[in-house]
Amino acid sequence: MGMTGRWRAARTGRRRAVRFGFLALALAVGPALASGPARAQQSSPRSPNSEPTPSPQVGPARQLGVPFSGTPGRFDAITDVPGVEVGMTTLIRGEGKLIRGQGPVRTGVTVIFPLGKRAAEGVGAGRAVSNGTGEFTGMEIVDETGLLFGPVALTGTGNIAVVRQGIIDWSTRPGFLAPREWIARLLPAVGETLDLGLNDVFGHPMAPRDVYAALDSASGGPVAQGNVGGGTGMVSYGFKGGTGTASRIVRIGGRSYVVGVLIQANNGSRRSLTIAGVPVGREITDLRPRFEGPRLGDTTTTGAAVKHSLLVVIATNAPLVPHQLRRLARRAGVGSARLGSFGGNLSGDFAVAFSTAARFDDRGTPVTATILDDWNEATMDALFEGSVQATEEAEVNALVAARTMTGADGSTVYALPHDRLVALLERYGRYAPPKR
Ligand code: OAE
Repeated sequence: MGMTGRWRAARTGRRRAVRFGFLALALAVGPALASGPARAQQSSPRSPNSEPTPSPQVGPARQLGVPFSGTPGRFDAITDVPGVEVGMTTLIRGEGKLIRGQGPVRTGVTVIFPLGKRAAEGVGAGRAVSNGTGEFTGMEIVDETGLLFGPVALTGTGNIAVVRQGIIDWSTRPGFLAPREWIARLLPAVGETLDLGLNDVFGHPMAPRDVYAALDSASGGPVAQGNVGGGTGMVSYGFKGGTGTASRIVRIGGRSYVVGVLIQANNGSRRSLTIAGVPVGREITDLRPRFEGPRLGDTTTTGAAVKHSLLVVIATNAPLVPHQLRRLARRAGVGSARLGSFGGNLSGDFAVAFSTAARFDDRGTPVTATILDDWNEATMDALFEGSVQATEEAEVNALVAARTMTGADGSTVYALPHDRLVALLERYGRYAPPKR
Protein backbone atom coordinates (compact mmCIF):
# COMPACT_ATOMS: atom_id res chain seq x y z
CA MET A 1 0.00 0.00 0.00
CA GLY A 2 3.03 2.19 -0.19
CA MET A 3 2.89 3.91 3.19
CA THR A 4 6.06 5.63 4.18
CA GLY A 5 7.22 7.71 7.11
CA ARG A 6 4.65 7.88 9.83
CA TRP A 7 2.53 4.92 8.85
CA ARG A 8 3.72 1.55 7.74
CA ALA A 9 1.37 -1.32 7.40
CA ALA A 10 1.44 -4.97 6.56
CA ARG A 11 -1.60 -6.82 5.42
CA THR A 12 -2.92 -9.45 7.80
CA GLY A 13 -6.05 -10.84 6.19
CA ARG A 14 -8.93 -8.40 6.53
CA ARG A 15 -6.98 -6.05 8.75
CA ARG A 16 -3.62 -4.46 8.73
CA ALA A 17 -1.22 -4.42 11.56
CA VAL A 18 0.18 -0.93 11.61
CA ARG A 19 3.11 0.42 13.47
CA PHE A 20 2.55 3.97 14.44
CA GLY A 21 5.35 6.48 14.32
CA PHE A 22 4.60 9.70 16.12
CA LEU A 23 6.44 12.94 16.25
CA ALA A 24 6.40 13.35 19.99
CA LEU A 25 4.87 16.45 21.39
CA ALA A 26 7.59 18.96 22.25
CA LEU A 27 9.97 16.09 22.83
CA ALA A 28 11.09 15.55 19.27
CA VAL A 29 11.09 11.80 19.44
CA GLY A 30 10.93 11.77 15.66
CA PRO A 31 9.04 9.56 13.29
CA ALA A 32 10.59 6.31 14.42
CA LEU A 33 8.68 3.17 13.75
CA ALA A 34 7.52 1.00 16.54
CA SER A 35 8.52 -2.51 17.19
CA GLY A 36 7.07 -3.25 20.59
CA PRO A 37 3.60 -4.25 21.67
CA ALA A 38 0.93 -1.75 22.58
CA ARG A 39 1.82 0.02 25.80
CA ALA A 40 -1.41 1.82 26.47
CA GLN A 41 -2.79 1.28 29.93
CA GLN A 42 -6.35 0.41 30.63
CA SER A 43 -7.94 3.44 32.18
CA SER A 44 -11.48 2.20 32.21
CA PRO A 45 -13.00 -0.91 33.74
CA ARG A 46 -14.53 -1.63 30.34
CA SER A 47 -12.21 -2.88 27.64
CA PRO A 48 -12.26 -0.76 24.49
CA ASN A 49 -12.87 -3.94 22.56
CA SER A 50 -15.64 -5.48 24.61
CA GLU A 51 -18.75 -6.39 22.61
CA PRO A 52 -21.28 -3.55 22.68
CA THR A 53 -24.72 -4.11 24.15
CA PRO A 54 -27.76 -3.00 22.13
CA SER A 55 -29.89 -0.39 23.80
CA PRO A 56 -32.44 -1.17 26.49
CA GLN A 57 -32.75 2.60 26.86
CA VAL A 58 -33.15 4.89 23.92
CA GLY A 59 -32.78 8.60 23.47
CA PRO A 60 -35.54 11.19 23.85
CA ALA A 61 -36.43 11.37 20.15
CA ARG A 62 -36.98 7.61 19.86
CA GLN A 63 -39.04 7.71 23.04
CA LEU A 64 -41.32 10.18 21.29
CA GLY A 65 -41.70 8.03 18.18
CA VAL A 66 -39.14 9.53 15.78
CA PRO A 67 -37.83 6.77 13.50
CA PHE A 68 -34.10 6.36 12.91
CA SER A 69 -31.98 3.85 11.04
CA GLY A 70 -29.38 1.73 12.76
CA THR A 71 -28.96 0.11 16.17
CA PRO A 72 -28.08 2.30 19.14
CA GLY A 73 -25.82 1.12 21.95
CA ARG A 74 -26.86 0.63 25.56
CA PHE A 75 -27.34 4.29 26.47
CA ASP A 76 -27.78 5.63 22.94
CA ALA A 77 -24.99 7.99 23.93
CA ILE A 78 -21.33 8.75 23.31
CA THR A 79 -20.57 6.92 26.56
CA ASP A 80 -21.46 3.65 24.83
CA VAL A 81 -17.88 3.77 23.62
CA PRO A 82 -16.05 2.06 26.49
CA GLY A 83 -13.84 4.41 28.45
CA VAL A 84 -15.53 7.63 27.29
CA GLU A 85 -16.64 9.86 30.17
CA VAL A 86 -18.79 12.98 30.00
CA GLY A 87 -19.08 15.76 32.57
CA MET A 88 -21.08 18.97 32.57
CA THR A 89 -21.69 22.16 34.46
CA THR A 90 -24.93 24.04 33.81
CA LEU A 91 -25.25 27.65 34.95
CA ILE A 92 -28.79 29.01 35.14
CA ARG A 93 -29.39 31.98 37.40
CA GLY A 94 -31.21 35.29 37.39
CA GLU A 95 -34.12 36.66 35.42
CA GLY A 96 -35.19 39.89 33.76
CA LYS A 97 -33.13 42.75 32.40
CA LEU A 98 -29.61 41.89 31.33
CA ILE A 99 -26.97 43.66 33.39
CA ARG A 100 -23.45 42.75 32.34
CA GLY A 101 -21.78 40.76 35.09
CA GLN A 102 -25.04 40.13 36.93
CA GLY A 103 -26.97 38.02 34.45
CA PRO A 104 -29.32 36.46 33.69
CA VAL A 105 -26.94 33.58 33.11
CA ARG A 106 -27.78 30.69 30.76
CA THR A 107 -24.61 28.87 29.86
CA GLY A 108 -22.42 25.89 30.71
CA VAL A 109 -19.67 23.54 29.67
CA THR A 110 -19.51 19.92 28.55
CA VAL A 111 -16.32 17.88 28.75
CA ILE A 112 -15.66 14.56 27.02
CA PHE A 113 -12.73 12.42 28.12
CA PRO A 114 -11.76 9.82 25.50
CA LEU A 115 -10.19 7.44 28.01
CA GLY A 116 -11.64 8.61 31.31
CA LYS A 117 -10.47 11.52 33.38
CA ARG A 118 -7.51 9.76 34.94
CA ALA A 119 -5.89 8.52 31.74
CA ALA A 120 -2.48 9.87 30.86
CA GLU A 121 -2.52 8.45 27.36
CA GLY A 122 -3.63 10.16 24.19
CA VAL A 123 -5.84 8.84 21.43
CA GLY A 124 -5.68 9.04 17.65
CA ALA A 125 -7.87 11.86 16.35
CA GLY A 126 -8.89 13.78 13.24
CA ARG A 127 -11.07 16.81 12.72
CA ALA A 128 -13.11 18.49 10.03
CA VAL A 129 -14.49 21.97 9.44
CA SER A 130 -17.70 22.47 7.45
CA ASN A 131 -17.59 26.24 7.93
CA GLY A 132 -14.91 27.93 9.97
CA THR A 133 -16.41 31.10 11.45
CA GLY A 134 -15.84 29.98 14.99
CA GLU A 135 -13.19 28.79 17.38
CA PHE A 136 -11.97 25.36 18.39
CA THR A 137 -8.74 25.66 20.31
CA GLY A 138 -6.21 22.85 20.33
CA MET A 139 -7.03 21.68 16.82
CA GLU A 140 -3.73 22.65 15.18
CA ILE A 141 -1.92 20.00 17.15
CA VAL A 142 -4.59 17.46 16.27
CA ASP A 143 -4.03 18.25 12.60
CA GLU A 144 -0.28 18.12 13.01
CA THR A 145 0.15 15.00 15.10
CA GLY A 146 -3.12 13.10 14.76
CA LEU A 147 -3.29 12.87 18.54
CA LEU A 148 -5.61 14.17 21.21
CA PHE A 149 -4.70 14.31 24.88
CA GLY A 150 -7.10 15.18 27.65
CA PRO A 151 -10.72 16.21 27.32
CA VAL A 152 -12.62 17.89 24.53
CA ALA A 153 -14.73 20.75 25.92
CA LEU A 154 -17.78 22.42 24.37
CA THR A 155 -19.02 25.72 25.73
CA GLY A 156 -20.46 29.18 25.03
CA THR A 157 -18.25 31.61 23.12
CA GLY A 158 -17.66 33.87 26.11
CA ASN A 159 -16.32 31.00 28.22
CA ILE A 160 -13.54 29.75 25.97
CA ALA A 161 -10.75 31.39 27.93
CA VAL A 162 -11.86 30.23 31.36
CA VAL A 163 -12.57 26.70 30.15
CA ARG A 164 -9.23 26.45 28.44
CA GLN A 165 -7.40 27.78 31.49
CA GLY A 166 -9.48 25.62 33.80
CA ILE A 167 -8.53 22.45 31.93
CA ILE A 168 -4.87 23.38 32.07
CA ASP A 169 -4.96 24.18 35.80
CA TRP A 170 -6.97 21.07 36.63
CA SER A 171 -4.65 18.83 34.60
CA THR A 172 -1.45 20.24 36.04
CA ARG A 173 -2.53 20.34 39.67
CA PRO A 174 0.10 18.87 41.95
CA GLY A 175 -0.18 15.18 42.55
CA PHE A 176 -2.45 14.42 39.61
CA LEU A 177 -0.34 13.72 36.54
CA ALA A 178 3.41 13.58 36.11
CA PRO A 179 4.83 16.61 34.24
CA ARG A 180 5.55 14.53 31.21
CA GLU A 181 1.94 13.45 31.20
CA TRP A 182 0.37 16.86 31.54
CA ILE A 183 2.62 18.59 29.03
CA ALA A 184 0.47 17.09 26.33
CA ARG A 185 -2.58 18.69 27.94
CA LEU A 186 -1.35 22.27 27.72
CA LEU A 187 -3.20 22.88 24.46
CA PRO A 188 -6.75 21.84 25.32
CA ALA A 189 -9.47 21.28 22.78
CA VAL A 190 -12.26 23.80 23.47
CA GLY A 191 -15.01 24.56 20.97
CA GLU A 192 -17.61 27.32 21.17
CA THR A 193 -21.01 28.35 19.93
CA LEU A 194 -22.56 31.68 20.81
CA ASP A 195 -25.31 31.76 23.45
CA LEU A 196 -26.01 35.42 22.80
CA GLY A 197 -29.67 36.24 23.27
CA LEU A 198 -30.35 34.17 26.38
CA ASN A 199 -27.05 34.50 28.26
CA ASP A 200 -24.91 37.24 29.77
CA VAL A 201 -22.10 36.40 27.36
CA PHE A 202 -19.92 39.42 28.10
CA GLY A 203 -20.35 39.22 31.86
CA HIS A 204 -18.24 36.06 31.67
CA PRO A 205 -20.30 34.20 34.28
CA MET A 206 -18.25 31.02 34.28
CA ALA A 207 -15.59 30.63 36.98
CA PRO A 208 -12.69 28.17 37.12
CA ARG A 209 -14.54 26.18 39.80
CA ASP A 210 -17.37 25.59 37.32
CA VAL A 211 -14.90 24.09 34.87
CA TYR A 212 -13.36 21.91 37.59
CA ALA A 213 -16.85 20.73 38.57
CA ALA A 214 -17.52 19.56 35.00
CA LEU A 215 -14.15 17.81 34.82
CA ASP A 216 -14.55 16.16 38.24
CA SER A 217 -18.08 15.00 37.46
CA ALA A 218 -17.18 13.17 34.26
CA SER A 219 -18.43 9.60 34.18
CA GLY A 220 -19.74 6.90 31.88
CA GLY A 221 -23.40 5.93 31.64
CA PRO A 222 -26.44 7.96 30.58
CA VAL A 223 -25.83 11.52 29.38
CA ALA A 224 -28.15 14.45 30.17
CA GLN A 225 -29.43 16.27 27.08
CA GLY A 226 -31.15 19.50 26.14
CA ASN A 227 -30.56 22.67 28.19
CA VAL A 228 -27.47 21.31 29.90
CA GLY A 229 -23.71 21.78 29.82
CA GLY A 230 -22.36 23.82 26.93
CA GLY A 231 -25.74 23.56 25.21
CA THR A 232 -27.61 25.38 27.96
CA GLY A 233 -28.27 28.68 26.16
CA MET A 234 -28.27 27.46 22.54
CA VAL A 235 -30.90 27.83 19.83
CA SER A 236 -31.46 25.37 17.01
CA TYR A 237 -33.75 25.73 13.97
CA GLY A 238 -35.56 28.53 15.79
CA PHE A 239 -36.39 26.21 18.68
CA LYS A 240 -34.50 25.68 21.89
CA GLY A 241 -31.35 23.73 21.07
CA GLY A 242 -28.63 22.37 23.29
CA THR A 243 -26.71 19.20 24.00
CA GLY A 244 -27.54 15.92 22.29
CA THR A 245 -26.03 12.48 22.01
CA ALA A 246 -26.62 9.13 20.28
CA SER A 247 -24.71 6.01 19.30
CA ARG A 248 -24.67 3.22 16.75
CA ILE A 249 -23.40 -0.33 16.87
CA VAL A 250 -21.52 -1.04 13.68
CA ARG A 251 -20.69 -4.56 12.50
CA ILE A 252 -17.50 -5.02 10.56
CA GLY A 253 -16.09 -8.38 9.55
CA GLY A 254 -17.89 -10.32 12.26
CA ARG A 255 -17.01 -7.82 14.99
CA SER A 256 -19.06 -5.08 16.58
CA TYR A 257 -17.83 -1.59 17.27
CA VAL A 258 -19.53 1.49 18.64
CA VAL A 259 -19.70 4.96 17.16
CA GLY A 260 -20.89 7.54 19.70
CA VAL A 261 -21.66 11.18 19.01
CA LEU A 262 -22.16 14.19 21.27
CA ILE A 263 -23.20 17.54 19.82
CA GLN A 264 -23.69 21.11 20.90
CA ALA A 265 -26.40 22.50 18.62
CA ASN A 266 -26.80 26.21 17.92
CA ASN A 267 -27.53 25.65 14.28
CA GLY A 268 -30.10 25.72 11.53
CA SER A 269 -32.91 27.96 10.40
CA ARG A 270 -36.54 27.10 10.99
CA ARG A 271 -37.61 26.87 7.36
CA SER A 272 -35.16 24.06 6.67
CA LEU A 273 -35.85 21.87 9.71
CA THR A 274 -36.55 18.33 8.57
CA ILE A 275 -36.98 15.44 11.01
CA ALA A 276 -37.17 11.89 9.68
CA GLY A 277 -38.03 13.34 6.28
CA VAL A 278 -40.90 15.44 7.65
CA PRO A 279 -40.65 19.20 6.85
CA VAL A 280 -41.26 20.18 10.46
CA GLY A 281 -39.97 23.73 9.99
CA ARG A 282 -42.43 24.45 7.21
CA GLU A 283 -45.28 22.96 9.23
CA ILE A 284 -44.56 24.69 12.54
CA THR A 285 -44.00 28.32 11.68
CA ASP A 286 -45.07 29.90 14.97
CA LEU A 287 -43.24 29.67 18.32
CA ARG A 288 -40.43 31.84 17.00
CA PRO A 289 -37.78 32.96 19.47
CA ARG A 290 -38.58 36.27 21.13
CA PHE A 291 -35.29 38.07 21.55
CA GLU A 292 -35.83 41.26 23.55
CA GLY A 293 -32.27 42.55 23.82
CA PRO A 294 -30.48 45.14 21.67
CA ARG A 295 -30.00 44.29 18.03
CA LEU A 296 -26.55 43.52 16.75
CA GLY A 297 -26.43 45.83 13.75
CA ASP A 298 -28.33 44.11 11.00
CA THR A 299 -27.46 40.64 12.16
CA THR A 300 -30.20 38.29 13.10
CA THR A 301 -29.54 37.73 16.78
CA THR A 302 -32.71 39.44 17.82
CA GLY A 303 -34.75 38.82 14.71
CA ALA A 304 -34.92 35.96 12.27
CA ALA A 305 -32.75 33.82 14.50
CA VAL A 306 -30.39 32.43 11.92
CA LYS A 307 -28.36 30.12 14.06
CA HIS A 308 -25.86 27.89 12.44
CA SER A 309 -23.03 26.72 14.63
CA LEU A 310 -22.68 23.04 15.43
CA LEU A 311 -20.00 21.22 17.37
CA VAL A 312 -19.76 17.45 16.95
CA VAL A 313 -17.58 15.00 18.87
CA ILE A 314 -17.41 11.49 17.42
CA ALA A 315 -15.94 8.65 19.48
CA THR A 316 -15.36 5.09 18.38
CA ASN A 317 -13.62 1.98 19.62
CA ALA A 318 -13.01 0.88 16.04
CA PRO A 319 -9.25 0.87 15.59
CA LEU A 320 -8.70 3.75 13.21
CA VAL A 321 -5.75 5.97 12.48
CA PRO A 322 -5.96 9.77 12.26
CA HIS A 323 -6.62 10.11 8.55
CA GLN A 324 -9.50 7.67 8.90
CA LEU A 325 -10.81 9.61 11.89
CA ARG A 326 -10.70 12.81 9.87
CA ARG A 327 -12.85 11.07 7.31
CA LEU A 328 -15.30 10.11 10.06
CA ALA A 329 -15.35 13.71 11.32
CA ARG A 330 -16.32 14.89 7.83
CA ARG A 331 -19.50 12.84 8.05
CA ALA A 332 -20.81 15.04 10.86
CA GLY A 333 -21.83 17.61 8.24
CA VAL A 334 -23.68 14.90 6.32
CA GLY A 335 -25.67 13.91 9.41
CA SER A 336 -26.53 17.51 10.16
CA ALA A 337 -27.58 18.11 6.57
CA ARG A 338 -30.32 15.53 7.07
CA LEU A 339 -32.03 18.04 9.36
CA GLY A 340 -31.50 20.85 6.87
CA SER A 341 -28.24 22.44 8.03
CA PHE A 342 -25.90 23.62 5.32
CA GLY A 343 -22.91 25.17 7.11
CA GLY A 344 -24.09 28.79 7.10
CA ASN A 345 -22.05 31.90 6.58
CA LEU A 346 -21.54 32.72 10.27
CA SER A 347 -21.34 29.09 11.30
CA GLY A 348 -18.64 27.53 13.33
CA ASP A 349 -19.26 23.94 12.24
CA PHE A 350 -16.56 21.75 13.66
CA ALA A 351 -16.22 18.03 14.24
CA VAL A 352 -13.53 16.03 15.96
CA ALA A 353 -13.37 12.24 15.90
CA PHE A 354 -11.19 9.99 18.05
CA SER A 355 -10.56 6.29 18.50
CA THR A 356 -10.13 4.82 21.96
CA ALA A 357 -8.42 1.86 20.31
CA ALA A 358 -5.56 4.00 18.97
CA ARG A 359 -3.57 4.96 22.05
CA PHE A 360 -0.31 6.72 22.65
CA ASP A 361 1.63 7.18 25.83
CA ASP A 362 2.60 10.56 27.24
CA ARG A 363 5.74 10.73 25.09
CA GLY A 364 3.84 9.87 21.98
CA THR A 365 5.79 6.63 22.05
CA PRO A 366 4.99 4.61 18.98
CA VAL A 367 2.32 2.07 19.74
CA THR A 368 1.52 -0.99 17.72
CA ALA A 369 -2.13 -1.35 16.92
CA THR A 370 -4.32 -3.18 14.50
CA ILE A 371 -6.23 -0.85 12.25
CA LEU A 372 -9.14 -1.39 9.96
CA ASP A 373 -8.66 -1.54 6.26
CA ASP A 374 -9.13 1.86 4.68
CA TRP A 375 -9.62 0.43 1.21
CA ASN A 376 -12.38 -1.88 2.29
CA GLU A 377 -15.61 -0.15 1.37
CA ALA A 378 -17.68 -2.25 3.74
CA THR A 379 -15.46 -1.24 6.66
CA MET A 380 -15.35 2.50 6.23
CA ASP A 381 -18.87 2.81 4.89
CA ALA A 382 -20.28 1.09 7.98
CA LEU A 383 -18.47 3.59 10.19
CA PHE A 384 -19.42 6.54 7.99
CA GLU A 385 -23.05 5.51 8.07
CA GLY A 386 -22.97 5.04 11.83
CA SER A 387 -21.47 8.51 12.26
CA VAL A 388 -24.08 10.11 10.01
CA GLN A 389 -26.97 8.32 11.72
CA ALA A 390 -25.74 9.09 15.23
CA THR A 391 -25.12 12.76 14.38
CA GLU A 392 -28.61 13.06 12.94
CA GLU A 393 -30.19 11.43 16.00
CA ALA A 394 -28.08 13.46 18.44
CA GLU A 395 -29.34 16.65 16.84
CA VAL A 396 -32.96 15.58 17.05
CA ASN A 397 -32.37 14.43 20.64
CA ALA A 398 -31.07 17.89 21.54
CA LEU A 399 -34.24 19.47 20.12
CA VAL A 400 -36.58 17.00 21.80
CA ALA A 401 -34.82 17.10 25.17
CA ALA A 402 -34.59 20.90 25.32
CA ARG A 403 -37.25 22.87 27.19
CA THR A 404 -38.55 26.39 26.63
CA MET A 405 -36.12 28.86 28.16
CA THR A 406 -36.47 32.50 29.16
CA GLY A 407 -33.22 34.36 29.75
CA ALA A 408 -31.57 37.74 29.22
CA ASP A 409 -34.01 40.67 28.97
CA GLY A 410 -36.89 38.21 29.17
CA SER A 411 -35.99 36.71 25.78
CA THR A 412 -37.73 33.39 25.25
CA VAL A 413 -36.84 30.48 23.01
CA TYR A 414 -39.53 27.82 22.72
CA ALA A 415 -39.03 24.11 22.79
CA LEU A 416 -40.04 22.01 19.81
CA PRO A 417 -43.61 21.06 20.80
CA HIS A 418 -43.72 17.29 21.29
CA ASP A 419 -47.43 16.86 20.61
CA ARG A 420 -47.19 18.68 17.28
CA LEU A 421 -44.09 16.76 16.25
CA VAL A 422 -45.85 13.45 16.96
CA ALA A 423 -48.94 14.62 15.04
CA LEU A 424 -46.74 15.52 12.05
CA LEU A 425 -44.91 12.19 12.16
CA GLU A 426 -48.29 10.45 12.10
CA ARG A 427 -49.63 12.61 9.28
CA TYR A 428 -46.56 11.91 7.13
CA GLY A 429 -46.63 8.20 7.96
CA ARG A 430 -43.35 8.38 9.84
CA TYR A 431 -44.44 7.71 13.43
CA ALA A 432 -42.57 4.79 15.02
CA PRO A 433 -44.30 3.74 18.26
CA PRO A 434 -41.63 3.62 20.96
CA LYS A 435 -40.81 0.14 22.26
CA ARG A 436 -41.75 -0.19 25.92
O1 OAE B 1 -25.42 31.03 16.28
C1 OAE B 1 -24.41 36.61 16.31
N1 OAE B 1 -22.18 31.99 15.50
O2 OAE B 1 -27.38 36.48 14.79
S1 OAE B 1 -23.02 34.77 14.99
C2 OAE B 1 -26.81 35.55 15.34
N2 OAE B 1 -19.19 30.30 16.41
O3 OAE B 1 -27.21 34.99 16.36
C3 OAE B 1 -21.34 31.33 16.31
N3 OAE B 1 -25.33 33.69 15.13
O4 OAE B 1 -21.70 30.75 17.30
C4 OAE B 1 -19.92 31.37 15.83
O5 OAE B 1 -24.01 30.14 14.96
C5 OAE B 1 -19.39 32.74 16.08
C6 OAE B 1 -24.36 35.91 14.99
C7 OAE B 1 -19.14 33.54 14.99
C8 OAE B 1 -18.69 34.83 15.20
C9 OAE B 1 -18.47 35.30 16.46
C10 OAE B 1 -18.71 34.48 17.55
C11 OAE B 1 -19.18 33.20 17.37
C12 OAE B 1 -25.57 35.03 14.70
C13 OAE B 1 -24.01 33.32 14.87
C14 OAE B 1 -23.54 32.27 15.80
C15 OAE B 1 -24.37 31.05 15.67
C16 OAE B 1 -24.20 36.91 13.89
